[in-house]
Amino acid sequence: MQIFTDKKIKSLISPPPQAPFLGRGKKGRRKRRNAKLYRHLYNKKMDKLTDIENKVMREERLSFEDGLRLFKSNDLLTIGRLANIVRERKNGDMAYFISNRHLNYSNICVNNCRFCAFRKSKGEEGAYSMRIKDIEQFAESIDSTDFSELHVVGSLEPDFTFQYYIDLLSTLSHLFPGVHIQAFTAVEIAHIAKMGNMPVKDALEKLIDAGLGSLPGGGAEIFNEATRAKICPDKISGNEWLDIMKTAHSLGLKSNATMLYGHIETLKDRVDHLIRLRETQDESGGFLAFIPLAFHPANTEYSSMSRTSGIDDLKMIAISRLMLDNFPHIKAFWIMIGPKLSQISLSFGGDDIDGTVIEEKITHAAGADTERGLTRERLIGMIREAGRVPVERGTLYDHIKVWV
Ligand code: V47
Repeated sequence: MQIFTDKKIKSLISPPPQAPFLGRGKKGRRKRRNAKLYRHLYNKKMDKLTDIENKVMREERLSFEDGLRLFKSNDLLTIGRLANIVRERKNGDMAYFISNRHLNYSNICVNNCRFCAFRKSKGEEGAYSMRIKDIEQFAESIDSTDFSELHVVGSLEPDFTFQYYIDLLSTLSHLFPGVHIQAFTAVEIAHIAKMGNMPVKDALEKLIDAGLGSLPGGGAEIFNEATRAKICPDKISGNEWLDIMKTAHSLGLKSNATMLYGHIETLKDRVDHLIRLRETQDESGGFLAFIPLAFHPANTEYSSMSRTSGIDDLKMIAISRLMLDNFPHIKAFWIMIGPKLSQISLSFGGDDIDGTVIEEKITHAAGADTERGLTRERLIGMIREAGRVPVERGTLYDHIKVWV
């Protein structure tokens, strides 16, 4: 058996030819085996990410082509190591979590996104929309001292007026003084402004006055026009989503950003999405965290698809960290990828695992098998076990408590 030394590999300057026929018998088999190994070593050599590593070390911005090569590379450990360098440069050893609660005020939606298992049509079994009295009842049923953030997301409800959203915010801010209300994706903001027959900027100003603290990152899905038209044909475009975020940032509102991956999108779509977010952040600077959302196919029009793999989830977190050099935080949402992978993500570019959540509905409608919430103690334990310092944060990444 021939040994391929480093010197030999280095000497390869062009791809090894695919030998059409290498002979029969023992000799032929050996030649074929060697040729296969030769090709494997060549491909591995070509997979080297040394130039990207040099850019990361020099703190240089990665290009579209770099992003694509990272996604195509199988060198997960190098990608993770590089992302970890950036993660530690930005956030040291800290890993964030938040004590929060989700509130999904309705699921009746005029949009019909093919990836969504949460939405219902009016009158369909399981359809609901919470009136203000239901919101008050919800408030009475929970311990208001237990969380610092309410994450409020719903649907594009055709029957809710602009005033409903104002009342929703003022009720929540009255009943939960001191709690930060992170509410309404950019898609909902477009709908709310339409219901109020006013420009997005005016709608946002009124919502801020009623208690809106920041915007969550949902609804971004995939910005690429062709893919977006297939997965969510009725939704506002990617550029509209970005414009709403820019407007929000110009008013001093902070927001998050997401990307839904693992459905029909291409690797180019993923890189394009990240670069559009990076360009927007260059302009407006208001994004706090990026959260890659792993697609869950159950009960959706793509139910025959498989869930994302652990390798893809880790690569997604790490490459986001490398591409989004102007985003302070990358969140590995434990609900979507599971607590175990969220822990590992803390060494692959992630610095946040989200929070206690109680209780998540959107991903669970699509077959998530994670718990619907976790205790603060469990989150702290997960972070410590991963060798990081747990920091309980507020929505805007203010430090509530460092668990040293
Ligand atoms: O916009 C819908 C996604 C989002 C599915 O800002 C799905 O901190 C997976 O945006 N499989 C809502 N994902 C959730 C969201 C979010 C979650 C946690 C934190 C933050 C934040 C934001 O969920 C939707 C959509 O992109 N989604 N269906 C599905 N089947």
